[in-house]
Amino acid sequence: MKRTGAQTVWECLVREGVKTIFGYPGGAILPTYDAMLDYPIHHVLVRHEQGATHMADGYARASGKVGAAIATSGPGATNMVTGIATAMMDSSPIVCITGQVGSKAIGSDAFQETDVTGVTLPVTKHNYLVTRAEDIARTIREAFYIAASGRPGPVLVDITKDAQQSSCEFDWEAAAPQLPGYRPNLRALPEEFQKALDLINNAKRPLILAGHGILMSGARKQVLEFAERAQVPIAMTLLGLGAIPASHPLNLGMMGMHGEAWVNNAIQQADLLLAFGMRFDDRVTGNIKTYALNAKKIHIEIDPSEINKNVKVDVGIVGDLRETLDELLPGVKSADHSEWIDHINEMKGDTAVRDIQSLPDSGHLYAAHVINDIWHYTSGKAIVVSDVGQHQMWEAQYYKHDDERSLITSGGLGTMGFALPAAIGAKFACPDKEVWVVAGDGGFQMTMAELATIAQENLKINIAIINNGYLGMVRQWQEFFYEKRYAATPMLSPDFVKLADAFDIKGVRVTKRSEVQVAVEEARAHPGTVIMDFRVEQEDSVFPMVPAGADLQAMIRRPKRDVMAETGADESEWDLGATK
Ligand SMILES: Cc1ncc(C[n+]2csc(CCOP(=O)(O)OP(=O)(O)O)c2C)c(N)n1
Repeated sequence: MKRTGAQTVWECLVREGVKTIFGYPGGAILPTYDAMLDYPIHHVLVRHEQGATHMADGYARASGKVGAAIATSGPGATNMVTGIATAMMDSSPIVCITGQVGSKAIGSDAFQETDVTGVTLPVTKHNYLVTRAEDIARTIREAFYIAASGRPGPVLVDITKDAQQSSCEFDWEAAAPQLPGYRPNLRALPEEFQKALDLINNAKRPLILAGHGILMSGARKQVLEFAERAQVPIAMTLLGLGAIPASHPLNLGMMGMHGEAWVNNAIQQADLLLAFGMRFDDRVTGNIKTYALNAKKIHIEIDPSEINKNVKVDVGIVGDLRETLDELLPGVKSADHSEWIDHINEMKGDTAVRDIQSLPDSGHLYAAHVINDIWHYTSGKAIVVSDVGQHQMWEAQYYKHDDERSLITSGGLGTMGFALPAAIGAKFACPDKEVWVVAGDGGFQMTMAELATIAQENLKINIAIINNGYLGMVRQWQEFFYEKRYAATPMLSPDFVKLADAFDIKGVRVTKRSEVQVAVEEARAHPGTVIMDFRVEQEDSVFPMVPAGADLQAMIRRPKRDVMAETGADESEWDLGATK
């Protein structure tokens, strides 16, 4: 049957299972918007195209399905770039459709013309410029296949206006993807398996480094079976949080720059690291030259280019983590590593006394209190979408994620402004789940226009702004490494409660620790979206901290008392560069 290119776009999206698309119209995509009205796909009108991409990304991360976004040419398409790069860095499968000027006008600097395939080339898994209606169906099918298969990622399809307007036969079957050069499911060599098993079965101090790949391949069961049988403790990357229940006895917690001290120390002392679906990001390794020198390393990863990229490994196994573990598991022997596990537990040592929550209530409200209460009163069952900065790290430390896909955050690119729109996407993916945003006052202001989208779509999202009056994480670096010269980090914010009111959303302000519980419970009980403005300590810092590029064990620890409650030489207790 004949279809216009514009109709073909929707025919394909419907067949690909798209129920919701996030976008913003304009001239070059108008034929496709016009055709949209005849198809059963819910279009969410965003307030900025960056928001559309983060929403598609949040949708993908919460659901495990491909997220979809649509925008016009030129500024519409370039506004998408940050969201596309965010999805790329975190391997999130999204398909972005953009309108392009007419094919004859390409290259003429026509109105709203941008070479968006050129612009997005380094930040997409793949991208296409389509100039003929005949190519639309095949291209969209390929785009969905590429986005979701192998190591997932964003794919952009740029379609000229004339391709949208002209007609051709629509044949779904004939448009099936044929990509002979694309081999997303490589398999490991059997010798590698044997080498890996020898290392695993002989290790004395093994450690699993659990990454995002566990979530993406659905390998929780296999990883737990492995860990329990061989008694291997598990350290988590930021994006791996939730892949293994936080409450599991072998789960040690987060590694890296703001990871737990005992986790980083354990990595440095391990004799075998099992990197499962993670990529040795510099935030995880610290100084690569001194990283885990005592350990043999096995890396299981779907993307061959990740193996030996940052850290040289002894065994590299390319493949889907779940399938690979299924093959590996029969050879993994039961083991007892209780001495090693006891040793790690001992290393927890004085951590509790340094925890801000164990310090006496000095009347100060700390972000840790807020996050801990959100965790407690949601019974750890919410999807939390965090932004980027100090609050993101406190969220990772204090919200104990037991469930898969319950933490959505921009790990690789570290995109401020991600949380609010990504939470909207997550809410569409999981309408029955409680969705929380945890954002800083700075990042929230980057995309707060999406509050209008929330209001227009009548969504229920709980928004916790951790308001410290600063671009907190940058202020922390200035405090530690730039002699407290707070260049451009004090930040004026609007009155967030009044802002909420402008969108007909409930707003509350919290300044005391005793008010947190009430606010969290009220927000949960309220049927609509609530913005909570938590006025927390302005100059609190995230501890521990491995300074950028420092050895992983060289952590700055929190002093054993409340720095805000006292004056004087607090910093002398910071153990700068301490190696314990
Ligand atoms: C788009 C973007 N611009 C700049 C940065 C650099 N950056 C990282 S954290 C941070 C401060 C975040 O401040 P805020 O949102 O208030 O959160 P807080 O750290 O105070 O919790 C900045 C500016 C970034 N990550 N993303």
